[in-house]
Amino acid sequence: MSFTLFADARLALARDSLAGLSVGDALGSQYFVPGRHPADLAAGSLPPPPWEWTDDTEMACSVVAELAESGRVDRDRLALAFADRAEPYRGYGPGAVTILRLIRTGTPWPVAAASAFDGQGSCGNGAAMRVAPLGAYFADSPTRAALEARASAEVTHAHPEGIAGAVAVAVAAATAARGRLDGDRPAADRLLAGVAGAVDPASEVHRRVRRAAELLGHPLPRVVAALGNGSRVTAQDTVGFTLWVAATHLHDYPAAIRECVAAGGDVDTTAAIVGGIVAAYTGVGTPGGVPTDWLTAREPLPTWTP
Ligand code: F2R
Ligand code: MG
Repeated sequence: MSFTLFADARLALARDSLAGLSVGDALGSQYFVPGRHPADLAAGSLPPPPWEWTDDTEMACSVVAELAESGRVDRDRLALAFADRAEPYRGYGPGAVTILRLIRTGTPWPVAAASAFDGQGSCGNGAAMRVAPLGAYFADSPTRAALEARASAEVTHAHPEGIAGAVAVAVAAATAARGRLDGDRPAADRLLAGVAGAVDPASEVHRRVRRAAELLGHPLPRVVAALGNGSRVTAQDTVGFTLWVAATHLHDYPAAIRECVAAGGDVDTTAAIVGGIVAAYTGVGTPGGVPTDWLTAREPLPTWTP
């Protein structure tokens, strides 16, 4: 069924996704603090607030600000926004630190992004970690979500796997948000098939999304062994796993985040990606949605966030 999605409704979907992303990021990063144990979260015990967010959230806020401003991704403006707003203590990846410094000091983003990792470009999970709200914004068009996700990725991630990771997450979030609007949860296998259909078929990200579909219903350790858990900090090692978690727990935000924490690896980023997709479906403060006490425990978002 086709329908018109007005700008304020798009932004509301993107904001809910951003809430899920930022809470996942902030709670996930708590498990890098000495003395914090995933088993405590599994048993229902939350770490004491405030939960500080990291680079995942800072960059996602810039993506949402760009959409609120112009309804699309202008790559030149987004690159400058990422560079100008990056706070050095937020845990940026080493490639991102260099690229953003180059952009800040006047290097055009295509040159900066292409120079990373000896000219290969970055295949880090950083383009995927910030893009779920963009997918939610384009709930009416997975094709447009994929196109704009590519644009949002290219300013820092020139490697095809980095771009494929962003496209995959955006299409998953668009599908989740569309399911919310339709009042109809997308089936896990169909969600993953739709994502696989949108992603470069030559990529490792594509192979792992397809593998994620084969692993639906399997136990977490088996899934992590096959798909990774982000411990290599690359899109290849992160995105297939996060889509398996999101597809499995699309109706239950707390369960999805607990699964990311239990899996270990790059927990702030796996929980940010999963949180952004799942909250696009569940919303905030709803049954199965982002719990309001979790949202309150998260450090407030930057004041410039729309
Ligand atoms: N920096 C981190 N995590 C480390 C700290 C974890 C924890 N908080 C702790 O205290 O222990 N997280 C942030 O980095 C990830 C996003 O990365 P992004 O923006 O993609 O950056 P980068 O540096 O470009 O890529 C990340 C790593 O991927 C590998 N890589 C990338 N391109 C590569 C290539 N062409 N060849 C080989 N390897 C490549 C490198 O290892 C990069 O360092 C998020 O987790 C964010 O939260
Ligand atoms: Mg992070």
